[in-house]
Amino acid sequence: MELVRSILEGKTKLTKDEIWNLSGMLQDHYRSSPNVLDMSTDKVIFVGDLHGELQCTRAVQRYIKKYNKHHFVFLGDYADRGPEQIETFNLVMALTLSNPKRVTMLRGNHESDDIAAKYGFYNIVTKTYSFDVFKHYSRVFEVLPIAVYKKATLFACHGGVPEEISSIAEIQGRNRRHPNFPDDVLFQMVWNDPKDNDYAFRPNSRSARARFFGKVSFTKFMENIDAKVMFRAHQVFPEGYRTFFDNKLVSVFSATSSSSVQPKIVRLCNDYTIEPLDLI
Ligand SMILES: [Mn+2]
Repeated sequence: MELVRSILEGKTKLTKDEIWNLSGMLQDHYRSSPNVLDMSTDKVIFVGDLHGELQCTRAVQRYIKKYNKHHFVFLGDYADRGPEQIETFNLVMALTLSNPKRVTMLRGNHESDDIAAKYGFYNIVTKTYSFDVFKHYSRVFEVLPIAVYKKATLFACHGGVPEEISSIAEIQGRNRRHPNFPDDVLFQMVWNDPKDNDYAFRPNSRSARARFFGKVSFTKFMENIDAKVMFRAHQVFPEGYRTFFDNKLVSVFSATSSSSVQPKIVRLCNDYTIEPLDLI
């Protein structure tokens, strides 16, 4: 845990052995977790896409210290695109390991070998270290849980509602242990986007396997699983968050995306309203 502490205190340049060690601890932490983790509290703050922005991740670290009775859920997309991808991924792992009961790290669509190869993380890790080190991160991708759920309260995952699923048990039955997303249900949970329209599902231009989910499918899913509010990330909004479906779905983005976003995290309040918190 000396390594974890040094990362929290500002260490950013890790050796291959240190990455092996850190990623191994994270794999041990999540290897036997179900796809959907049960949340024991509704005092929770959600963190959206970070995409290699260490400055925003440091701001989240300060909020974790400040809101010390709250649970923090990272909704995925830690690397790719931004300037400090390795450092950001390492810091989120360190935050999770140092607060295992209070911090949860979920898997986004970028926690996948084929996406990391396309958007930068693979290149920067293999250039800075080696292919072996990339595989250490890839094994973390495989074990990260897909969603969190609190009965009668909330559900959260990176993308959103998948087709043809009407219970938490059906999600638990899927296999996430793969460096990519061969499973269509898990794929849709990290890729789908909401659309404020009265339809169920529509094709999504992001991918032939992704969908837009409308109010019909959202409302039905939330009834079926018994949840009142959903949190997700995955989409860039200039204000850092946006609500859909009469404020029952909250989308959050926690990186600046080259200064085009006011990055936010969102806190769930008592009456199912939310409080957005600024990262910069
Ligand atoms: Mn995403």
